[in-house]
Amino acid sequence: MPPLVITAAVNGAELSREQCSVLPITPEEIAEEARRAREAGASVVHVHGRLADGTPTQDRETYRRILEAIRARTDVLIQFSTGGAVGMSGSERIEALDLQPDIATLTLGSVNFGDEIFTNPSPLVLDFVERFNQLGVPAEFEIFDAGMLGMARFLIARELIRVPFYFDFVLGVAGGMEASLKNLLFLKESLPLEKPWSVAGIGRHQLPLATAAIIEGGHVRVGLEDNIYYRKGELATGNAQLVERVVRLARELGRDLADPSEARQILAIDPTTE
Ligand code: KMH
Ligand code: ZN
Repeated sequence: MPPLVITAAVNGAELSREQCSVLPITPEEIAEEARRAREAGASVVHVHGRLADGTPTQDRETYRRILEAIRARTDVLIQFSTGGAVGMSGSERIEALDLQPDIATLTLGSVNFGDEIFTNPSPLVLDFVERFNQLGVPAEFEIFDAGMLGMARFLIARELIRVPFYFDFVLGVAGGMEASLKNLLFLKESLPLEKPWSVAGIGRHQLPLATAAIIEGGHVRVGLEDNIYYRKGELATGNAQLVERVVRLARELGRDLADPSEARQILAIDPTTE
């Protein structure tokens, strides 16, 4: 099995300081959290922009500051969100992509998201794909439900996606695909191409699905965006604590850990390789 790529989803768009006192908000806080996650064993960080008061933003200048602050501190691969927060427009969500992050997320369809809808109709997905192609930014396809693999199959069959890509299954969002082992294996076996995949289990599903991914040859996303608890009733002290636990599990289960340059190879996201 390839060395394990751990992605730390350090802040998300929906979480507040009231819910999680250690949530990083400013570019400096996000970068410090990225450095700690890297030191703990993560090779990729998934970041969302926030204004100083915590409001989610996809503002280009905010992402530029995040990118620079992280790159000044650590070699971790930087993955921008193009999902942003529910209710944001497509143009708003994609405006920072030309900053050339190492990777950016690309969700392949709409999904109920708690009481709201994370809106990704096909025309918007195709617009995003075109923008990724123009800029040559590698994509992490975010799969919240099985139907989104149909869109991946379509993009591949029509040769519409011309940048490197791999898959991330986000399981356990209220309204999305449930976070069961059966669903994870079904998605893995339904991939349209042999590509790397990772899993992000939401809330209490983070740990069991991370363990399953380690065993099944996948990769793991953990972090406060998806889960603020270390265990039932005990808040996590930060992203690094969640990463450290996956590192321990990987060691016990015989998976080596990827550093950022290995992660680039394993995920095949070197823009020059495709
Ligand atoms: N905040 C969610 C609505 C992504 O980062 O690309 C979408 C999300 C996915 O977090
Ligand atoms: Zn996100």
